[in-house]
Amino acid sequence: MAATDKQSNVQLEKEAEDEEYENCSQECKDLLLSLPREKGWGVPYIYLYQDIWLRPIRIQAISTFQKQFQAKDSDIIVASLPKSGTTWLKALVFAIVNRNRFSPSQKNHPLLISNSHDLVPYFEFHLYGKRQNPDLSNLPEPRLVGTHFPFHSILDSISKSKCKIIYICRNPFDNFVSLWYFGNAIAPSTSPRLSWEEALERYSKGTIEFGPFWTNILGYWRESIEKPDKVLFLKYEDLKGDIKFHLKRVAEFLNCPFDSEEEGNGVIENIIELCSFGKMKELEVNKAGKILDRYENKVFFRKGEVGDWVNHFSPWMEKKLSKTIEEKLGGYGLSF
Ligand code: PAP
Repeated sequence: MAATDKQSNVQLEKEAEDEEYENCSQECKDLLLSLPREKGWGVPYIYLYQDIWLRPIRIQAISTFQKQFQAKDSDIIVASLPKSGTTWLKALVFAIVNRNRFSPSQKNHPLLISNSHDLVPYFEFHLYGKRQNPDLSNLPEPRLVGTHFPFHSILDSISKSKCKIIYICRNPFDNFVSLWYFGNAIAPSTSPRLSWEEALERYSKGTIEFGPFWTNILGYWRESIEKPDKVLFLKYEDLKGDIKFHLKRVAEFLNCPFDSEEEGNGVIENIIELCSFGKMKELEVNKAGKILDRYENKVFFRKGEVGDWVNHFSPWMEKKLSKTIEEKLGGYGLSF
């Protein structure tokens, strides 16, 4: 690389870093100085805070969230590691919970005009993603919210309530592929594209946002075993395999099972269709809209398939990730 290119890259990195820090309080900036850090993706650095890797503005978000958020008994939290099927699960949960207000077959259903992330906001982006305190009073009840925060970091805020959590987990191979496409799609144009090799190094080391992936998955997995009424642990692949069966499980878990009349009227099938990958991807809002004026909705819909990883992994990559999965997730009764 020529010296001038190098200089301008350094300058751009510095600007990106300044912008990231500008959105943090002084307390957060002081905290960052004491935390271990690693290279970020689309952001200069991510930091290890409470055993999670986060970029500075998310550390600000988690601190504010932990100080302020207290769950209500009726809250429903959709949790996940990024790129595990959250967009889909949020849509399904919204459609199930609101089916008496909005018939899944009605022409102006909210899911036909809004992206599911706008209907089920994330704690760390929509609600606590800015420095000012969020106004949660206009969230309709039951409040449906999403998060990529691991279980241990939301525990204090939810422990006194009877709120319910639904976690969606995805095979790390496909999760990684989805993350690679997404990470490179949303990274600023000034930031260099991350190679498959470098991305896999970081993924296997755990230094990805909201990771390590095993910490995120295992926290919810353990809780779902200990308290199955509190946490429902779903797998993307299982939903793909038998969506009807799992929709019924979700509705039962949320204490709003489908009755025989609804089953007879095709309500479940209508929800499945409304939230299907093909339907959601082709909606105008998801082709042209943006989330938080920032992320294009279309980047949340790529292939929506199980097993796409075989088209991207070399034998070396497969060996490396298999080893990490075995080391970190083996012995917990979780299989993919
Ligand atoms: P997020 O964490 O940024 O919200 P998330 O929705 O969890 O992303 O993951 C996106 C993945 O779910 C994409 O997978 P892919 O890259 O392998 O294609 C996306 O295509 C997939 N996806 C989005 N909507 C649906 C859907 N309705 N049905 C099935 N898969 C979906």
